[in-house]
Amino acid sequence: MNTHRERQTVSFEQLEALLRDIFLAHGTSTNVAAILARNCASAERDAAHSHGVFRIPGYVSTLHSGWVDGRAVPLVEDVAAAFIQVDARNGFAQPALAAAAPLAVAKTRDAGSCVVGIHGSHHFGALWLDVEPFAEQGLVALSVVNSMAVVVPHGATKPVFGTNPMAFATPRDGHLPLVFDQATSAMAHGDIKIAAREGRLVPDGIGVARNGQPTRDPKAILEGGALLPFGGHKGSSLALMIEILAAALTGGRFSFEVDWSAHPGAQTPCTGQCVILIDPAKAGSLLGFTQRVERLIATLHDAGQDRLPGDRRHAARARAAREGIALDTHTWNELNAYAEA
Ligand code: NDP
Ligand code: PYC
Repeated sequence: MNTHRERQTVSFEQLEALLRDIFLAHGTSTNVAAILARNCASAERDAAHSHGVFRIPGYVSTLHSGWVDGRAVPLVEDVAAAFIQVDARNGFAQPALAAAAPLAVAKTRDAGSCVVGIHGSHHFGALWLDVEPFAEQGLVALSVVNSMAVVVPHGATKPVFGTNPMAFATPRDGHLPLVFDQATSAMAHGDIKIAAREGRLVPDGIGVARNGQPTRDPKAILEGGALLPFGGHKGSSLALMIEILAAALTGGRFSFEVDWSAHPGAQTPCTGQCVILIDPAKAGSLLGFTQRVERLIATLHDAGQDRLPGDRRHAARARAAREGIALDTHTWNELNAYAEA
């Protein structure tokens, strides 16, 4: 979808309703449509563009390929005092997490922590959306998800890892939660696709071409090449950890086990996701958890770090509340066409 054309603004509710219509028109259940529409509209509102409406053609294509079940009803199993297993049944990850969330919060408040292991799940969105709501309820949340083998491990010669993001959220005192969310690849696959679409080179150190040589050409990275982990061996080890937590621990596929070749048009990796929740209140009220977080943040500001993770998104969210969400008219028309298909 092109971003350099005439622009218009739409309200969050308008965008969410249109996205819901698109998901329904392309075969999801009402519940799945509502969850994915809110997820994707929220990403667009917060200027998380690599996982906003840019993803709609991919969602539609993957639904048509038969690779994902847009009507799947997840199976939530309460397996231990602080462990929930969810079989997403080849559906999207967000409805699977939504199905487990009330039990996960109750168990975290009871036991002090809880692990939610999701398998058979397709994650095509931004991960901060999965952790922020828990921090809004006073919990610390960490989530990891693996994707498809497009990242060459440090020192290796062929892709094994997914772009494997991790998102962390903590409640704050009188502020929106502090959230960071980052791929463990040097750049998210979505941003490589956006660079290719816009005809831009990517910076050095992001990827390699088919022959293993470094390249700045996003098309060479996408067509037979691969991404590199961020930070050399350190990012590579984090990607390794995420494969273990999101796939080995949950029963989901490793990124290198994703094989959608029998489903032309498939774009959503079917893997696993792990969410770890902690109730800081269990650490004892004397510790004053959120006040300690505020002290840390104040010290960061004193040290010169003005911009915290999430600040850019929150500024975009505030702008959208004032002015609406800016979309180019071509994209808006394309979305309307998808809703009518
Ligand atoms: P970015 O590199 O854009 O941002 C990573 C984090 O760093 C964000 O929390 C961002 O905050 C923060 N940040 C950015 N710049 C600064 C700065 N100067 N100082 C302090 N903090 C900063 O993210 P990625 O490109 O790695 O990932 C983009 C999205 O792609 C994520 O939402 C991720 O979940 C998603 N993704 C999804 C996958 C999936 O399988 N579903 C796979 C891979 C990625 P802010 O948001 O405010 O800019
Ligand atoms: O941007 O790397 C990415 C990605 C993979 C799956 C969904 N998003």
